[in-house]
Amino acid sequence: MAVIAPSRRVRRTPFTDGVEAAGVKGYTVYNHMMLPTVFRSVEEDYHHLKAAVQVWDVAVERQVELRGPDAARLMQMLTPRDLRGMLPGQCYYVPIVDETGGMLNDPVALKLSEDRWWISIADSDLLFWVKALAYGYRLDVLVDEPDVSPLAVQGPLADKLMERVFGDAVSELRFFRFGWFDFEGNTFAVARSGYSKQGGFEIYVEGHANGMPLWNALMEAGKDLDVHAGCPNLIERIEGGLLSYGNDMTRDNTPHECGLGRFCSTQTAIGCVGRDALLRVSKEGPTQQIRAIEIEGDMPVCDRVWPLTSGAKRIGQVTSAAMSPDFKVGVGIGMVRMTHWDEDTELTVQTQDGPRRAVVREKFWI
Ligand code: THG
Repeated sequence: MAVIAPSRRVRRTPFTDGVEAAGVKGYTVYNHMMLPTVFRSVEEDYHHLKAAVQVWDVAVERQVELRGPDAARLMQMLTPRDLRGMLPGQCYYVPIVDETGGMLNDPVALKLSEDRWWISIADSDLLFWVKALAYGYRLDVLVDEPDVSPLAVQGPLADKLMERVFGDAVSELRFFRFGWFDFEGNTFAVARSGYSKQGGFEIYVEGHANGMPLWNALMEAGKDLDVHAGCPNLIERIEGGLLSYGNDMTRDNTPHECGLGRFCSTQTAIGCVGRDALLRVSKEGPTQQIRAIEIEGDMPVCDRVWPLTSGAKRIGQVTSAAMSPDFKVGVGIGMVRMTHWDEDTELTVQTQDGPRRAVVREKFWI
């Protein structure tokens, strides 16, 4: 493939200088910003992520900030997850739905205080929808994208590295909690979260100029831990069943189809704009759902929808797939119709290089 032409519309991040110095080999565009996809090779990055510790430029996880007396009300309008029990210092994975119950995004929400929230978004222009709701409902809330850029530290040695830079207390953070930690005179939110199953943290770096000093400090402090620049790893995130908005699901899908029903409490999510629609569809239950798909044989890059078939019938699609070095099979994420979604159902996946045998699995690999 040719290179992406750089321009103002394809934003650099506060960490791009470090990413380039580390020898990045590929990018995608996510929230109009550069997201690294590979450093050494996707396989090498994968093995290293599972063995050591990586620093990820995930500044593309842009924040939509809600600030003001109506912030909590607006937040609950966006999601069918019941937020009444959420405390400051907590992160929630929240499906965001439109008035039809269609998925608009699947961010992590951070409650900074009753009247201040960050929505750490996946790849869609959620800001416009949130601004329109605030304006249309005449809410007393400011909505914008602050100068905040997440930097992730992921891998089994993440605690060790983070303690060296932020102090021992950082490792006391529980999963999906955040606290405030100092770095060179600035205070950043640090959460135990991240887009991998290897454990780790996300630092919400405020102020573009603070990006490279922190990047450099982490790289310096982790030398003996074999710290490397990394990025969300395609293989590892499929093994872990971490969904990719725009790939594995779109506005055409409900949270229940995406397997995100456990993050919905639609009955009690009073004010959610998609509530009525979701109550209607969830009465019957979804007729298709996300499944782990095991694929046989070699595979091309999954850069398009791969139809899933049973005989001559189309019964779903695979939207993410890769060869797994650890599990020694093709791993995939698919949307499968109810008639064929049971464990061990044998299917065919139509790749651009031809058909491959595929099997529905009960669970993801990690
Ligand atoms: N962290 C932050 N922002 C993000 C992502 C992130 N924005 C974009 C994208 N990732 C949003 N999508 C996801 C998908 C999965 C998870 C988080 C964000 C995730 N899921 C856990 C899981 O499925 O195992 C658990 C969630 C839970 O149990 O509450 O972490 O990664 N800041």
